[in-house]
Amino acid sequence: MDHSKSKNLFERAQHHLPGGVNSPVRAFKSVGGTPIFIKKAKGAYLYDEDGNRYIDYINSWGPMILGHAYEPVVQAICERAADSTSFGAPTELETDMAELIKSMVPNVDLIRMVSSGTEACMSAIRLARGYTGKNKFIKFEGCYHGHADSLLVKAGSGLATLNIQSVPGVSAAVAEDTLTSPFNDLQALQTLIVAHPNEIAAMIIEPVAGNMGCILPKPGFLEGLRTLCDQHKIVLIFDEVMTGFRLAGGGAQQYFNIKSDLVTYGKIIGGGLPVGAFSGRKEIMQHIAPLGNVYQAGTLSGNPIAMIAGYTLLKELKENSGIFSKLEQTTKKLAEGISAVLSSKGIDHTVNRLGSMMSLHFGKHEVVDFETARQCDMPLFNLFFHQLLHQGVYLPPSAYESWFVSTAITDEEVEATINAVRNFN
Ligand code: HOZ
Repeated sequence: MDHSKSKNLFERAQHHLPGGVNSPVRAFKSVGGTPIFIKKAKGAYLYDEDGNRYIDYINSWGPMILGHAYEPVVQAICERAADSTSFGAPTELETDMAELIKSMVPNVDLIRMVSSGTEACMSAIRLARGYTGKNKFIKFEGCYHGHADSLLVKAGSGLATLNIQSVPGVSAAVAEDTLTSPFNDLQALQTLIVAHPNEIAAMIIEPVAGNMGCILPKPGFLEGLRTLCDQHKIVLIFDEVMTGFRLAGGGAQQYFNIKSDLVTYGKIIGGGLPVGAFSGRKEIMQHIAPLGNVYQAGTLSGNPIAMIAGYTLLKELKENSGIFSKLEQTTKKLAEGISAVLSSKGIDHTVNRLGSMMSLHFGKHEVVDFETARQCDMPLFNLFFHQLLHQGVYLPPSAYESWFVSTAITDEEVEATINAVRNFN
């Protein structure tokens, strides 16, 4: 497979962009080699600048649930853009969008639109602090909630990929208010909470972690979080940037039948455009300005192009709930197929999967948290990544990221992917 144009473009990009990219994971730094430069995508496939085609298991890190360049979304964006791209003033569409989200998601009275998942999580933490009058919050090791200062502590995603343990620029004073606990360990969490009486405002978690690979909550873990938060008056925040509108119409809250106090969303609610949101019960959300004094703002918040793209996608998901079981079936077939081939080759591995999120880890042990994810055979993953890439299968360029399946991926693409794994050596 020829990648010469990508190589030239990467060379040129490095003169102008730090590391040649605008977000670290896509630089291929841990898997090695040159990142491929994408020209376009349609349905299940990405096309690079050299004319190569790849089955896409990143799907823009989640939002392309119905595949790339989904016709109704593209059309809605084009039509709306003709009426201008930003106003910095209210539009009817923002209320339509909020009504649609509320009709799908449990436990939400009010929603604030923002422009990214980072903003959503950062603002939700601020709101929880303003609401409770407490300063500290708990995050789980290996979870990633965007790049706000206080959230970059023991974070997954690019920080794990690049092995960045502490981030220069995040002051000790800020990091001090971030407490961390291992994912899937209720005992450790309880000990941490008890050690900080009346100090903890919030607990934020990816209900299915997607930034240290895909890590499933053990039975009872999320229920335990809810109980501890109720007992200690802690605001429970579900970061549903990945799971929202992907596991189910109502996200992880619906899938696990657990109510969080606040929910954050990201790119999915913009159909791939830059959007985020945080939402919850009125009792908490009414503290946001202009209703309350917890300040948060943005000119591009509720941007009309992002709103119409997200609205069109979410409406489709609401009206066709069979989409979620279809996604699940496809991903199950993929996960089982890959696992069977690797087992037949005697390669120790674990495939974690829930709904249409999955990840592959090399090693003998189960992968249930950040520590066990870190113990996996990364050089083997890197080899696997490149061998699949060269056969036209585009996986996340890091074992610390989840794979995302779209409805555009059919049995044909699943079979082609499993075939590529058969050739792995
Ligand atoms: N942090 C993103 C995945 N969890 C990667 C974003 C990107 O590099 O585009």
